[in-house]
Amino acid sequence: SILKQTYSQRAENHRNPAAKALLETIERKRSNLCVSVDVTKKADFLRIIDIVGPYICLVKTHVDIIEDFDFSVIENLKDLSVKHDFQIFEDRKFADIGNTVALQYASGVYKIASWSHITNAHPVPGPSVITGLLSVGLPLGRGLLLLSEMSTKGSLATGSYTEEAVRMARSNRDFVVGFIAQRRMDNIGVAEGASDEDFLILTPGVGMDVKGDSMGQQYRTPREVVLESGCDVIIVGRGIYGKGNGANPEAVREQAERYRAEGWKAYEERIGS
Ligand code: 5FU
Repeated sequence: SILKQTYSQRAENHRNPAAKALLETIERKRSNLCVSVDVTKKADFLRIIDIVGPYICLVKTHVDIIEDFDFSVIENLKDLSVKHDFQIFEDRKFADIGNTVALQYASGVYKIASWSHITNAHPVPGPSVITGLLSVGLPLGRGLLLLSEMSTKGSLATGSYTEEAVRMARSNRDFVVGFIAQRRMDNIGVAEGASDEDFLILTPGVGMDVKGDSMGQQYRTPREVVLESGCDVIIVGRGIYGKGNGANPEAVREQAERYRAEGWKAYEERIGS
């Protein structure tokens, strides 16, 4: 079962270059931690990434919240990704018709496809959202995650919506490499244990000190996410950079290493090493 395989064994299962590179990075750095850097000033954004860089496999961005954005942010981010050996995931959550998402992915101010190894989309438009994005991303070796579940209280992404998302992914395995979800998706719609599919499961809503925020976010621990629910990558935002936009570098570094260690321990326990 996928649950017992190592990240490097699983790198062999993936032909998509972005999925393969992510799995190899996880193994090399012994980190299944993705940090979500949701701050609004480019200096804070780059400073936090430089601090957490050694402890992560992936940086998750929302570039459209950076107030003083210019393309130097991207150049600096790419330099940091080489310096610290991590991949980049723009959490864009595309959700429009194929033609529009292709334009949003390739063009505009951000030109996401030119620098983000992985991005994601809501399945709500149906398979055409994948067709649109893959027309841009596949030739560049990019990968896509579908949001089949969300971490928020009252999420509508459940039941048959989640199942349809898995079907959409199965029909596009060269580009859709996995899901944003709260548990494994490989067994949905297949007999227990019958699936040898390998989808990457990246999971937000991870925190060790609080249960949620005042706007519907819900947190689970790395152990619940990786060991009990079988997810592959933990996504942590405020749990690491805290409130003051990461003003205290030593505190940020400490939290990054704490989440890295917890995520890795849960993985080792899962594979039984
Ligand atoms: F798809 C999702 C989801 O279901 N929950 C999320 O929290 C995405 N997210 C993102 O993960 C959200 O947009 C934030 O960027 C991040 C979580 O940040 P936090 O500070 O750890 O709550």
